Amino acid sequence: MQKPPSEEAPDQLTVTPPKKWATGVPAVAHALEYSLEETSPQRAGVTLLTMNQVDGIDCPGCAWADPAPGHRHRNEYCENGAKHINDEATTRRITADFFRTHSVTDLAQRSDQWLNQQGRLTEPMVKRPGSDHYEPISWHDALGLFATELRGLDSPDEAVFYTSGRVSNEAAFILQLFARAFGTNNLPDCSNLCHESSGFALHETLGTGKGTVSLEDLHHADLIFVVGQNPGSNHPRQLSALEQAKRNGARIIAVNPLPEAGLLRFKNPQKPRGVIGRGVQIADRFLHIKIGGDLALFQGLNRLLLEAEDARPGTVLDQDFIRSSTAGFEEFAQYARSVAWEDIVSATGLTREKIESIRDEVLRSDRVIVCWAMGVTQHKHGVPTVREIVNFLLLRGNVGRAGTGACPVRGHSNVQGDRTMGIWEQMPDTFLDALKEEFGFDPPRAHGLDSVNSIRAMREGRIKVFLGVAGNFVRAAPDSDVTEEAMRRCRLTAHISTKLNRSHTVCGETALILPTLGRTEVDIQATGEQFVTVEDSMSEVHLSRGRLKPASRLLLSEVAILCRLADRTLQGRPAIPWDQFEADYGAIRDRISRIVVGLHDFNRRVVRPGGIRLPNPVNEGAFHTAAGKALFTRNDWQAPRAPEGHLLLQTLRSHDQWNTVPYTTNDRYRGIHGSRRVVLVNPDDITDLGLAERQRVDLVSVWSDGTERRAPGFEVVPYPSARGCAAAYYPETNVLVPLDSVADISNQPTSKGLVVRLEPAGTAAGDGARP
Ligand SMILES: Nc1nc2c(c(=O)[nH]1)N[C@H]1C(S)=C(S)[C@@H](COP(=O)(O)OP(=O)(O)OC[C@H]3O[C@@H](n4cnc5c(=O)[nH]c(N)nc54)[C@H](O)[C@@H]3O)O[C@H]1N2
Ligand SMILES: Nc1nc2c(c(=O)[nH]1)N[C@H]1C(S)=C(S)[C@@H](COP(=O)(O)OP(=O)(O)OC[C@H]3O[C@@H](n4cnc5c(=O)[nH]c(N)nc54)[C@H](O)[C@@H]3O)O[C@H]1N2
Ligand code: SF4
Ligand SMILES: [Mo]
Repeated sequence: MQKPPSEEAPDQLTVTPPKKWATGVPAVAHALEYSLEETSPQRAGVTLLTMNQVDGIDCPGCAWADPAPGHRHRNEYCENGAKHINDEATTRRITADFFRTHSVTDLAQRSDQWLNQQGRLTEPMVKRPGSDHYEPISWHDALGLFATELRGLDSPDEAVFYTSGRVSNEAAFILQLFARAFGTNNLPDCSNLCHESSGFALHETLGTGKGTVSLEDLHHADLIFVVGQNPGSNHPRQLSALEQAKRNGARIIAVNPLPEAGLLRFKNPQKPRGVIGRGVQIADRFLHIKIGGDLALFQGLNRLLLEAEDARPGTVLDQDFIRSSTAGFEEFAQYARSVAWEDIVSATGLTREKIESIRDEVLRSDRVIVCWAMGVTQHKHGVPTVREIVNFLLLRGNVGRAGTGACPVRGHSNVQGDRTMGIWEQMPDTFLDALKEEFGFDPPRAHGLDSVNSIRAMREGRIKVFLGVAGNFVRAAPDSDVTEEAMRRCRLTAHISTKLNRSHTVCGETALILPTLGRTEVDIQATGEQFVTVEDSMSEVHLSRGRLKPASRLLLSEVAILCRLADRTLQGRPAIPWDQFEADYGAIRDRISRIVVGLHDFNRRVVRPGGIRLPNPVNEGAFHTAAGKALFTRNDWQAPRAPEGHLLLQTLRSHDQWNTVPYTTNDRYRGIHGSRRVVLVNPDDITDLGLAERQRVDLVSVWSDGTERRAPGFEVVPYPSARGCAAAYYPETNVLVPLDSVADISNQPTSKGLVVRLEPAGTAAGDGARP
């Protein structure tokens, strides 16, 4: 067993020039090095060679899709997938002794990285009222205590059940079934913090919350936009798909305030030419856009396309498609024509000529795809930005045809599947009706609480019980101090987790740690070995089968924990066979197959190589919108603006972290080593603000209600970020995001585009870096 570090290493920043290419030999070497630090060569071998293979372990990293069976490489994973899987397969263990040594107060002082490095959780623990230590508790007592708290609530709506997209379809289905049978729709999830803006915009305009693109489509597009995403670190195998598209003749336009390494050049580690050569240039065009400028960019492009059609009628727009399949064109067009160029130029930081040259690329392309992620959704105007992207696609009929479409690139490996399974506080009546029909109880109809509203309700004392499944809510959520205070007001906080994180240290009066099997581990239940299923970003549903010996004999699977909790809480009302579900996940899938459209005959079809592709109505020419047609929308906007002396800040991921969990303090592609408390700023802004390279500053965000929030002790690093735009890592900067700073319509926190000031450190009272 590897020993975890007992003390934290002090930060020691070194900076090297940002890399101009991503993923090659150093990437693979780095993955192995990290894997072997965490686990044994045998375990690393098992995880890596079965990862993303038919009947193997689905990568617990991002939601990127696997190539079709027969087209998979023997090593069908990326550097970061290898890190994520071996972070779970680690041989380090946390035992009861650990919690005897470390009080909750002590653990709350530790960094996210240190907590994660302590290893896998191995037995259920409880922190009782008034105590500062977790102590062991049996499963029977832990679940009994939990059920008693739930049964004692005045209303089921005093509980919330948070999940991340790490959980399987089966566990997600059981969780939402339990919550609804208990009587609440309070099912906040990480999607509320992630692609919620995409979901709302796509639902409204295309009648589906999901992307419309398959890997095949990407391979055969003529033009692909990659907007507001950093695939080199966050969806590395997307680069293989983009490389393939380029070999088939596609051109790629990257839109980003940062020249991310993976967007520039890619060396494919799975191909000899990738390892040795210079790699493939990914982006043919790079638009160095200002933070929050994407709506203006697409509106500008749309205006140019409308004008091109005026000049050469019948040659630019897909008039037949617009006439037969869309609504709202006139109002959209009228508005788009009226947008002033000076506003577009000032919001994007791009010249009109540059945007015109992109229009020409579009005019040369018959099949266009737009991919996007957090750089688009995590803004106040995230929903209208996605709607404007849809306008752009609709104008030339770039949806529903091969090689075209909308591609929101999802984060967590099963975040899309969880939604399909009913994890959403606003599931439509059709789904709730099907639940009623299948299980014979009346699910609550009133919408539940999403993530931001859960925090508001906890802060007001309206929530007494919080359950977190497979996430780290207090670090993922905005306004860290407010969120932590809100959590501490709960009577019971409980987490079903594989590894220790800060959410376990921010306790309600009573707190439970319910340790669980990870996806890498063999899952044996009463009827034998089980597998689970997941859905990727391209709506492919496939199975995942664990291979490793569980980290401890005391672990239960997520399904088992949730089924037992449901059974103990509901006591037969309504009558749901939780014990059968725990014994045989196939019995859960049978129920799912009768509720979820497209998953009929689930058990039989999902074991076929490659699994099931869920149908997307858009690709069958159907738009399930209110109008029964695809909808053009009019999107008014105001460019986010930083007043004099301020910058727009985005909070983002380094190359070496999984969401709230940093693996190391390095961000190799960006040339940052040894510290995460850095703020990346354009050198001209550093000069204009009267700051110096490597100066220590506090980041101070200013919010419209006059309040300010401070993240102390960051080093200023000159970086080729767009003018006026800075970047710093999440979750250290979540403290800066006001709880009320949310996207219009989707209520998603604005993790990008915060207005901040950089104050020389030590000028405010009460300074001191916090983990
Ligand atoms: N290794 C690793 N992989 C991951 C994750 C991880 O933490 N680590 N997390 C997973 C999850 S849950 C998610 S949601 C995805 C996230 O994947 P990404 O969306 O790539 O994640 P971020 O690090 O937030 O990066 C946002 C990107 O958008 C750019 N950007 C910021 N603001 C703007 C803007 O206003 N306009 C434009 N055009 N660009 C902008 C940033 O410069 C950056 O390149 O990754 C998934 N994959
Ligand atoms: N400022 C800012 N905030 C953000 C973002 C941002 O870009 N900027 N991004 C947002 C986004 S896109 C997302 S998705 C959220 C992510 O937020 P979350 O999904 O809540 O956070 P994670 O860091 O993925 O959760 C990590 C924990 O999951 C648990 N875990 C891992 N694997 C398993 C498993 O198999 N089973 C169980 N039961 N537990 C497991 C481990 O205990 C681990 O500590 O953060 C959001 N917050
Ligand atoms: S691209 Fe995503 S799903 Fe694929 S191996 Fe890498 S982290 Fe895993
Ligand atoms: Mo995400």
